[in-house]
Amino acid sequence: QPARYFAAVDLGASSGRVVAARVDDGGIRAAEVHRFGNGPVLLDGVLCWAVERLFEETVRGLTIVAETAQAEGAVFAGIGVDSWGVDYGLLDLNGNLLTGVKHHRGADPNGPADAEQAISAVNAYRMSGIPPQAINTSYQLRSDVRAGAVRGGEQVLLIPDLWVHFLTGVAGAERTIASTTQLIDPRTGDWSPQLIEAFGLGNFAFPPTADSGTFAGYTTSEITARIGASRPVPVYRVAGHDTASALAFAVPDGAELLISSGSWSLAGVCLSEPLLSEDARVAGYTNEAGIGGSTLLLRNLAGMWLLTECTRVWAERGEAEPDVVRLVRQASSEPADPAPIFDVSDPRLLEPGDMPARIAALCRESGQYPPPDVLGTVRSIIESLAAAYAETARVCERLTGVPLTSVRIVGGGSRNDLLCRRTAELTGLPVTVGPAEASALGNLAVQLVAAGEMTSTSAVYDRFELEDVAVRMPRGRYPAAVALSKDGRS
Ligand code: LFR
Repeated sequence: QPARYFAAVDLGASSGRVVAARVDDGGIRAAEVHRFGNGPVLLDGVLCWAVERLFEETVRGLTIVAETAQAEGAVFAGIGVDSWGVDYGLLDLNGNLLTGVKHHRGADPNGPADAEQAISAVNAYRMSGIPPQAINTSYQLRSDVRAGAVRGGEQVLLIPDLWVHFLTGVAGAERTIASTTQLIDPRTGDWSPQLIEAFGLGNFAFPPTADSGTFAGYTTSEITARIGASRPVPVYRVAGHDTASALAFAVPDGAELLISSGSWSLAGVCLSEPLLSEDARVAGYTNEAGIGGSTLLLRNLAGMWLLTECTRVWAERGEAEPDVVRLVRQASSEPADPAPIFDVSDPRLLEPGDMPARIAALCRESGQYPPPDVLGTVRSIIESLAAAYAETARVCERLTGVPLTSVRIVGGGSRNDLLCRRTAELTGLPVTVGPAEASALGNLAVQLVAAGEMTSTSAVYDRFELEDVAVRMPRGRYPAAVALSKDGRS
């Protein structure tokens, strides 16, 4: 049997990549074949995604996979796409994409307050399991309606589903990504007509839902030709939400604190059922869909975005090199003066802008001295993220009644040594770190199971660990902390 190649297209908010896995009798080997930058762009004064360019980059990456497969006499056996949540493209009645795919960092902060009349946050949570965050698709679509941007009948496709549509011509709504809209009933995993009605979105068309790990369609003849594949390539719906892909290994027992640490930090637990209690709502936890019908009970916290945005501002002003990794390393070797802690989920940190000044203001507001300089700010960010993770651990235990036994940090933030160490110290739990490219790996894992190559996603993780790709995906362990006071601060 010839070797098989699978391609994971993993679109992150600050970079995208195509990772290829080669499967043969000798096992599985994966490598990143293409990486490209991503970020918000301004279109007519609106914060958007550069969709055309991102798709071009995707095609470039798939072309490399097709070429490699061809050269080795292997089969190009699958493509899967995952991305950040909540954002969407609108297709008109002819199936054409309306221009201006909005970026959630430009979402109207008053969206939830404006919708309160139409549907209270309490009811919306009971029905969706999702708290009222301005970035939710529900509020973004409402503002499209208000702006008169819709004529009626436009089809809503979240980013991974939009990509699958570009690749195959087939429209669908994969359940993990659909759950980020706040329009899905978490008990059924299907669109909720009541929520769609209540949010005033009855004029949109929502495509049929589909489970992750299902076949979506073959690449169209146009795409097959563009990527230079010798025949149409099967496209699978993976866990379309990058967070669900990153946590595709999770066991739904609520006993491990899961942290997907990228531009955003998603921290919480994997459960077998949604948890729609009033307590969970007040604490601001989302019930997003994980793979296999599991629930990811997560808190949406700021993440590495705070560091990248500060670094951008410092570099612009000539105050620091535009090198986040170096800044973190320098900050880690500083003598550990207590750094001020601010609330990383403060909505004022959402938009691009003068992040160092905003952080200083948040510290002052809570009666602390702001960080004195660049490295102090870096420490303050990391300390505040670790403190937020530790707080999340305590809240999860309270909400679920299940004691946590460990922490796992995946995603880019798992490379941040100081963050991982401080998380271990502040939670008092052993922390397992990595993989850093967790979303791409989860994407591949779901495809390999769907294609019958492997029997479970966790088996895929175990196999990958043995391979050379582990070099790119560092793993490590941080022991639980010693001597913690009750409030988690040492
Ligand atoms: C992480 C993520 C989060 C989502 C945020 C915005 O990349 O997907 O889960 O809340 O991006 O879409």
